[in-house]
Amino acid sequence: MTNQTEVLVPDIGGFKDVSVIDVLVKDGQQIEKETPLITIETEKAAMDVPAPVAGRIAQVKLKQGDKVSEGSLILLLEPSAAAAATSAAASAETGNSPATAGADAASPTASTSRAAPAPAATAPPAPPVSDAATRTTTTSTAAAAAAPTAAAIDEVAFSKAYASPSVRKFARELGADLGRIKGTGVKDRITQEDVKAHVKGILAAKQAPAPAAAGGSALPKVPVVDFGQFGPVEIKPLSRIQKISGARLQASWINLPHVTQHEDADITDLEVARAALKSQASQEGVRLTPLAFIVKACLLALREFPRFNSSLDAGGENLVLKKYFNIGFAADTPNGLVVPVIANADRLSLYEIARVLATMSEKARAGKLKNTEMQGGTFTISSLGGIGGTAFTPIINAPEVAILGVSKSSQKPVYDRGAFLPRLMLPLSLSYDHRVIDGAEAARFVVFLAKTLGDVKALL
Ligand code: CAO
Repeated sequence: MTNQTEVLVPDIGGFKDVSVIDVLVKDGQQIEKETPLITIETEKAAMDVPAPVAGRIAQVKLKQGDKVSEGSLILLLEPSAAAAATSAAASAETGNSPATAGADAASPTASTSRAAPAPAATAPPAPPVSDAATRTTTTSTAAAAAAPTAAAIDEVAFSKAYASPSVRKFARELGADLGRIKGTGVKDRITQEDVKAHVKGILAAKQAPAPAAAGGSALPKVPVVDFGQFGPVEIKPLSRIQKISGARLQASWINLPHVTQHEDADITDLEVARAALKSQASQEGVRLTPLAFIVKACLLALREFPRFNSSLDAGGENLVLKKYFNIGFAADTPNGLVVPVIANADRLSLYEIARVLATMSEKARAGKLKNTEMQGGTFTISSLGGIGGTAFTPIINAPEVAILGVSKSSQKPVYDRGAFLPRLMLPLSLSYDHRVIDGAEAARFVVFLAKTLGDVKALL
């Protein structure tokens, strides 16, 4: 015949008809001594009632919501052989009555047990499993090593969280911060399942694919929408160039703190000079657009402000100031955006720059640029002047530190010595990496650039 022991609610400090808010074990379960059996809630606190001895649970006699007092039957236990022998010996030695052994006035210790029918299994004193005792429990090394959360636990929030001692202990072992967990139990109490779900969530987030941009932190996802439910759609794959440039633009946008500085350059005189040169240029097979002048002006500005012709090194500790001037220019092609690079542009004349601009644009549109013709840029210009618009915020072609956006020039009234004069104004938009360039330096750069474009003699 199997020996069964009644496990009873111990002295709970005189509280009566206390609610059972959680039953933590089930029939047939093998348990160790001090395994939490039930969680009860007095007016003061929630507390666990631990097992007095190890064994197998024959039958749980309580359910969530029951009311208990000292001596209420929790469950029938078949003590393990070792537990039965130990408790029998302890009982013979001390003569402790099962009902009082280890009882603590303020909190339940081990639940008491009563032999049913024999032999009696006495409960040896167990350390109090009070809330405070659990709170000071330190996480074991193994648990700390396996802890899913690198973030430190907010002790104040942890102690205020509404959870039973066993759940607190469980959370400690996993390194989970109770203060961050929303309870789903009775009166929003945090259950063991809530802790598990929280930890699983963290692990799942850690295993999620890294964001496209190296160095960026995990980004919140854009919602996935089934567009077809709102109307007809057509799926068109991105071109290879769009995929490559899209990832690079996103990497730059995420990793570089962008600021854009705007300025208008007075190019009235420049346009007069360009018109005068145009026919001669076309006789030489050169299509002279404002962009060639802008490249020239940028080269002068880059010499004056060398930080704009630099990059941060990989560690972000040093600035690499480049002594060569390779100017990239954004080109709009049927397959997407590409950036051909005019190598050593500072060694070229205005006409030579115009010629290279034209030939590289042609090659870009025909998809015939070599990789080497898109590498090594030190500063980029993105001109939308042939299309329109008044200003925009270009994205830096990282690891460069600045990019000049150019919009369409237009006649504007400019106040000069008592009168408004019609002047051809060219909008400039300089985006810069604020880690490398200060706002004042960027403003000086665009002011210098505008002044240079206004003084066409310096560009010829
Ligand atoms: N204001 C007014 N007119 C301008 C101008 C400006 N800022 N810039 C160019 N124009 C005029 C040109 O003079 C030309 O007119 P004419 O033939 O009468 O002289 C006309 O606009 C067309 O110029 P263009 O665009 O063919 O030539 P370009 O040298 O100015 O530019 C290129 C070459 C390759 C930069 C350009 O064709 C291009 O692709 N631009 C788009 C760049 C882009 O997509 N940037 C966005 C990148 S993502 O942020």
